Amino acid sequence: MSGTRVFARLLGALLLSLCLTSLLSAQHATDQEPGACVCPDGVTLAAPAWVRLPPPNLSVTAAYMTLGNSGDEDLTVVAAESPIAGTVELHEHLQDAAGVMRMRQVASLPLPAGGSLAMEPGGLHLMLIGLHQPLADGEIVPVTLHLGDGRSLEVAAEVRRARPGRDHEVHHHHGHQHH
Ligand SMILES: [Cu+2]
Repeated sequence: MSGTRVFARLLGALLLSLCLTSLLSAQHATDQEPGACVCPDGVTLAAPAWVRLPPPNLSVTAAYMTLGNSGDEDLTVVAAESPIAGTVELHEHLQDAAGVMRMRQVASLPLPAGGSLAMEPGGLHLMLIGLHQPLADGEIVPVTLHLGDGRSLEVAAEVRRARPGRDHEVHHHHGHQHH
């Protein structure tokens, strides 16, 4: 083996170990307990994030959480993503003229200074569309939210059924063939 090739191999091994080190040292919300958040300054997870366990064969579900903003600046959530879904949309619920609750995609969700942003059944939520594989009750999935100011946060969301008595099942009409 020539000196150049040995050097190339050593360099490759060095780069690989650097990559692995940075991967291992990166903070991931899913390394922590459910409800954990890798949140930027001033942003808190005021109520744990959770993902509704979808019925079998349905590849769409919703994620909920409440964020707090202890800073002086109004913030917005402008996008979200999760490795478990092809697309994550920001949704709101609206009552149409016939009194039927419908979901609609919105461009951003407000997180006012000193206030909070509640994402909960029947209200604002994240829509996880195109689930890559079935979810299991109790599974922890990472969800990343991007803020309008360029910062982002990663939360550990627990997959669970709607809480009996607290989260009434919301049967909504939806463009992604709910029910
Ligand atoms: Cu929705």
